[in-house]
Amino acid sequence: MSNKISLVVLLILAIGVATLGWKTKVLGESTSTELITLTTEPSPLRPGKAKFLIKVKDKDGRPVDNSKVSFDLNMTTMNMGTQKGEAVEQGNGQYRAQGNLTMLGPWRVRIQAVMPDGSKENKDFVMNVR
Ligand SMILES: [Cu+2]
Repeated sequence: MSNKISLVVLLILAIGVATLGWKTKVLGESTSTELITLTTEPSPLRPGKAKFLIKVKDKDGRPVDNSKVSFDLNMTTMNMGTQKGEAVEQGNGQYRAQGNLTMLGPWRVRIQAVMPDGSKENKDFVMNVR
């Protein structure tokens, strides 16, 4: 009888730990909210013209408008001549940029967002053009 009870207690403990562990992981993911995210068109990237959609969020995950988002595009393995400019605001924390991927291989988009409060966020994305 007492064996059965300790088994049940162990089971409850195990479930508790598993649930807590899972919750911690989910919390960990949500607190590491990426301030700058990037999607591309096409995806995956191919040689030629490409669109870059940049999303800017604050630390609570809310979209940030009126941010100054600049980009700088080049290959990581050689200097192809940097393509840079300011991304065009689309509303809802989204900004659009474009570039011309003139060669196969690894390219880097370096993005800087100057937030409305003046703080700066930098992020590099490396993508393979294939
Ligand atoms: Cu190249």
